[in-house]
Amino acid sequence: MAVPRSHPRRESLLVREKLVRGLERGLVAREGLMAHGRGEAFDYLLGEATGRHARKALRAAAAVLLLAERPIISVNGNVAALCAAEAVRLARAARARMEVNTFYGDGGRRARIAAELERRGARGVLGANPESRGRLAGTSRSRGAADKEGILAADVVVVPLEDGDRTSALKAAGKQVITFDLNPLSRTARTADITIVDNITRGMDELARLCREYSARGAPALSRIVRNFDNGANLAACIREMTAGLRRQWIA
Ligand code: PTJ
Repeated sequence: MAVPRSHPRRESLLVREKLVRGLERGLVAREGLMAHGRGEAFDYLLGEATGRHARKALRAAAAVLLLAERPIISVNGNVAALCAAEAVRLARAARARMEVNTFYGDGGRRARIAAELERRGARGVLGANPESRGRLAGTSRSRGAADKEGILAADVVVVPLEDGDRTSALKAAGKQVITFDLNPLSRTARTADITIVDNITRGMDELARLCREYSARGAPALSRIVRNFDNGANLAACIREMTAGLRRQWIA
């Protein structure tokens, strides 16, 4: 559908179109459309802008990624449809590998997502080769598959828009978890080490930019940024940011 230039919600409609095209191309799970709707509602409360507390989480995430030894960026259907090129830029800036890892299992879809990332410039994308598949302890066979060379071997995992059980399994496996989740109340948001409460359509590229900006900094300076970050406190601040925005616009 053509979105008129004058439409007041043009940006949001264009993002929806990207997801629908992703569904038609066999990248996105049908459930991905509903997951996006939930995210949109929280983005509305944020004023559809990257807030101060999301920026703080983005800085901490960049520092953790640059300090990591084996970082990995996990890509699902929604991420591939909404920001494949930006995720590839992040992998490059953070010297991380990429793994296609989907919640709703389907080998064909994983292969299409890997091809999409490669089309955007990624090399050696993991997750589509059945021989390299292992399983995250504490998850079911269908939900816990992960690549032995990728997520299973990583110390830091970026898992945007992730399911709560899988995030808990990653933590139990000793990984540092960075997520993007517009819902600050979700289990993933509360379980991850760093939750970026921002739309991935804005935040992914900003994270790549920060990794490039911080790449010349030494480990002590990066570690200071990480030490000054508290995920629970930051989530509480994001919730206050949303409620303050609501009061300003609608209640006061
Ligand atoms: O491609 P698959 O099979 O891996 O499936 C992907 C989805 C997203 C369907 C799957 O991982 C899923 O069901 O996720 P959940 O459990 O619904 O969690 C997704 C979270 O991401 C929710 O808390 C949403 O609020 C949030 N979210 C949705 N869209 C965005 C978002 N957060 C940031 N940016 C978005 N664009």
